[in-house]
Amino acid sequence: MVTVADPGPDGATDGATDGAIAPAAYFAGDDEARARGLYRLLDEGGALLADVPWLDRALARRLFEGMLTIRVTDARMMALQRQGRIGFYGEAMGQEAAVVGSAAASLPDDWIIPALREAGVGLFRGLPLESYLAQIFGNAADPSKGRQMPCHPCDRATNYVVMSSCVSTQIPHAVGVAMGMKILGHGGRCAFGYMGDGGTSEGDFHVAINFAGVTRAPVVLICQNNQWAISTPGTLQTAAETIALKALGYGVPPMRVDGNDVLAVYDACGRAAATARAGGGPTFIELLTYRVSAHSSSDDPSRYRDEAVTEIWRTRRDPLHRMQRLLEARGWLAPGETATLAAAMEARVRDAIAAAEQVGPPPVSTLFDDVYEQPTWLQREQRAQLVGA
Ligand SMILES: Cc1ncc(C[n+]2csc(CCOP(=O)(O)OP(=O)(O)O)c2C)c(N)n1
Ligand SMILES: [Mg+2]
Repeated sequence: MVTVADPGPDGATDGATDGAIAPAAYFAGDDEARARGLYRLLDEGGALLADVPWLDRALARRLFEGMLTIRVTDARMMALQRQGRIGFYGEAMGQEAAVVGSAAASLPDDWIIPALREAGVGLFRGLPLESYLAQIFGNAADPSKGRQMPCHPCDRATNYVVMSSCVSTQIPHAVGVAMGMKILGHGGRCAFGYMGDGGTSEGDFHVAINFAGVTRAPVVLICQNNQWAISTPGTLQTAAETIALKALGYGVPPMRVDGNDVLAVYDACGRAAATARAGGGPTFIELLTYRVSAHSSSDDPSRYRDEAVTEIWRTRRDPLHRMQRLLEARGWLAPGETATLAAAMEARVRDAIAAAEQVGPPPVSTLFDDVYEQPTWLQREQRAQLVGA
């Protein structure tokens, strides 16, 4: 059952997903087998490993277009950062299937508690692009009033909670939200709590998953194992054979999934969410993927990793190409249509950026908002000095 790493072009191991297992065999196993195995439905050539009766054209297109939206938006935002028009950006390149597959498994009443790579979950659920950009520019339309660094969107309407810059602090929040739902009797809903591989080395992860196990909270804990935590590779992150195995120790059922297969991600997250919503408790899902881009716009991965390995993930293992092949083979996407879709998406993003750049910063007086319910005398004095009232 142990996944065998695929040798790369020069015999380098690259954390490959080639030991993947199709549904019947995967779900026939016990929890430990599911934590060591790797669930997959769609192979790298775009061929299905099993019948997928729930897949129709509309869903397949939604998943593909959701992934393409992230790819196009990220590319524009990185260009903007390089032009000095925004201060910071963190891409999800290569991880779009993990983001969109999990997002598509959520229902409108569920809660999303994300980490750094999941802005696309918000966008997929309906977080307006204009609000996303407002937060990145920190302009007057930003719900956070320009107080967070870029890549910290939030949206009440879609139950999308702002991510915390402090790695892993969001995992107790996700479990807490789920525990709250259970206490309040809000059945039929669950929380999705995201983290990276690095996040599972933090104390907060262990505290949170322990509470999830003990309280049987309706939470789906999703780890995007992109095999890097800035410059720390997976091999130095943990001595555990897989990240999913960690969940076993806390009595939380694990799954380990090919995170570049949007169909397997959607299916696994959908199963876990259905269990949680029905009162069956938490699940931990490791999505094996790869951080094709730099950690963020402040990072240069060529300083610390072999980019020949990255190249394999960027090309042969690209989650979009896989789905594109399937769609084209079924006649659900015309040849060349991807470029047309991408161009339309890019035009929409460019228009939204142009509009966001016209908005201007939040008024200085907002510095004093939301600090205390009643301003202190010192704040009143400072406010008077700064804005005259
Ligand atoms: C508590 C804490 N320690 C360190 C950092 C600096 N930091 C930001 S992101 C990151 C790596 C996170 O890696 P991972 O959890 O694998 O997520 P990824 O960035 O790969 O998506 C680190 C160390 C931080 N933000 N918070
Ligand atoms: Mg990581």
